[in-house]
Formats: sequence, structure tokens, C-alpha cells
Amino acid sequence: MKKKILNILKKYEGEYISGERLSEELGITRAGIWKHMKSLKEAGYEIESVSNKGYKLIGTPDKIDEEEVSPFLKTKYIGRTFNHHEEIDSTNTEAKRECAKNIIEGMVVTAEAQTKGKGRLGRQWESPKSTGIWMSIVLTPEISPVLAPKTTIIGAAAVYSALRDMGIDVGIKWPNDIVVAGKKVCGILTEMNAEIDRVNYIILGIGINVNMDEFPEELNEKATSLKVQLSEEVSRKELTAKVLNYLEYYYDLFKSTGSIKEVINICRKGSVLLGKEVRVINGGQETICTALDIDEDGELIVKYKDGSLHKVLSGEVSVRGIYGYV
Ligand code: BT5
Repeated sequence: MKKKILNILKKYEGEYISGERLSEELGITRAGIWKHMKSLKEAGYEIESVSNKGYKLIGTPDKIDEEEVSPFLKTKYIGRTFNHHEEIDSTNTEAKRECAKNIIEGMVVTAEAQTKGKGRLGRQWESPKSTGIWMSIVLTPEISPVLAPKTTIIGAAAVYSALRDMGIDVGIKWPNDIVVAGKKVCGILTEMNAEIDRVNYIILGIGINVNMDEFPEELNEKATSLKVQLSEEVSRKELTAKVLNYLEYYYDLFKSTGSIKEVINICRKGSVLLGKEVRVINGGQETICTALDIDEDGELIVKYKDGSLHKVLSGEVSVRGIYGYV
């Protein structure tokens, strides 16, 4: 019912609609309408109520739920099943729980806050309330599990393209970070459920620091937010939809052609690593080498000091700059 009321208010945004008319259209009492209005206001909707005139919607919250994100979506299936939470342990974990019940390709899980946001290799992801985009997308490509890391690259290209569209000077730090001014604004965690020769589902987890003003001290050197960089707030709902729109476009290309050529070109163009000396950290071991290229499968090609070329597989390693994060 709340959703129906919201739809009507949005249809008449900026105009008054009387309690009487709402109650007739929706078949509930005026007291019932009043109760729903109260709960919408509590959810962050700005609704003016004036006796003899009725209700007027004057502002919507910047929430990343279905009501607020879907008006900006241009997708066919990504984000068409939407699962939003005020607070959750991790959207990736929740998406896995959902998949245990029913696997729906394109299902999106979002949260205003995560209490146990996950990074790669058991690391933590800081996910404070209503300042970032914490979301996971369920994908079911018919591919062998060894090709699953390609979806991380597709996710990175989608975030990169969405931020570029907004005029933000971002770069991609292979394979899963998006950076602005040498600091991380977005990380991607891809998890999968598979058998030896086929993927059951992939959870593409994307975390974007949007409107944070500050970070815990230990992250100050390497993390930033779009707001810090732009000195203004960014609409999380619009950005969420933009990322999902690009994601469906690149992912559909991958599904129909089997190739991620276009995505690789984007990653090469946007890469902050290529041509630079980097540290490849595998377990406790560090190797200093030069990042040369990203190959057609999305793997990083590096040159060791002895001139030999090696492929670095995502998922196993961290790649860092010599003097800092990038
Ligand atoms: C990542 O791991 O970058 C993957 C992050 C994925 C987060 C999303 S949010 C939605 C979905 N649900 C989840 O539970 N996770 C995904 P990694 O490359 O391992 O980087 C983790 C490291 O980045 C940490 O060890 C910190 O040093 C740093 N870090 C933690 N929180 C950060 C933040 N908000 N911004 C930038 N850096 C952060």
C-alpha cells in the first residue's frame, strides 16, 4: 500500500492531492492514509500536508532501494528483482542466501549499511550508513569457472564508464579497484558457486564510496570518496542505476559474443598500472615488476627484472604501486 501511495504522490509531484481522493482511489480510510504518510516521512520522504488541500510530495530521499533507483534504470533484467536492506551483514552474503532459495539472474541486493562488508581474501570493507553504494548482483553466465574473473573486469568497466559519464577523472587499478587521484573509491568482490565445469551463479559485489566526508585513520592514505574529490554530494540512486545500465550492456556483450574485448579496451585505456613498476604480492611474497598489458582474458601481463613475461591471475594477488597504493 505504501508503494501505491508513493506512486500516486510521485505522479502528482509538486501538486496537492487530497486525503479524500487518495482514500477513494486506494480504498482505505483517511486515517489509514495518514498512517502511511507518517511512515513515508519516517523513511525520508518530504511530504507537506495542509488541511483542506491534502498532501504534496516535495522531496525524495537518496536511498538505493527499488522505488528510488528504478526510475533511472534502462535495463531488461539487471535490477528488475530488487532486494534492499537498511542494514545487513554483507550484500554478497545476503545474495548467496537468496540464491540458496532461488537463483534469479540480474537480482540486485543493496544496503544502506553493512555490518560485515567483505573485501577480498578475508579482508574487511568499511560500509557506513547511507554514504556509499553497497550492492551485489547475481549473474548466471553459462561459462566454465575459470572464466569467472572476467565478470570482475566487466564490473570494473561498468563503474568506470558510469563515473566517466559524470565527468569524474577515474582510473582502473587492475583487477578490482577504481581510483580517483591515486586513492580507492570503489572495490569489487566477485564470489561464485560452481561445479567443476560450470558456474551455478556469480555474485558481483560492488562497493562505491560516494558521500563520505572522512575515513578511519588507517584508510586515510588509500581511500577517498566522490564527495571528497568533487566537493559536492553525488546522487547515490542515479549512480547505482548508471552502473547497472552499463553492467547489463557489457555483460550482454560478453554473453552474446563470448568475448570481453570492448571491456578490455576500456580497462587498458583507463588503467593506472600499465607501464608502471608494481609490486605483485602473492601470499607473503612480493615481486617487483613492470605492468605491461591486460590480455584478452583480462589477465595482467607483467615483465620481471630478468626480462621474462608472466601472467598474473586475479583473485590470487594484490598489486600495489612501488611508492604507495597506486
Ligand atoms: C575489495 O577488496 O576492494 C572488494 C570490496 C567489495 C565491497 C563490496 S560492498 C558490496 C559487496 N558486499 C560485500 O560484503 N562486499 C562487496 P580488497 O581489494 O581486498 O580491498 C579491501 C581493503 O580495502 C581493506 O583491507 C582496506 O584496506 C581497504 N578498504 C576497506 N574499506 C574501504 C573503503 N570503504 N574504501 C576504500 N578502501 C577500503
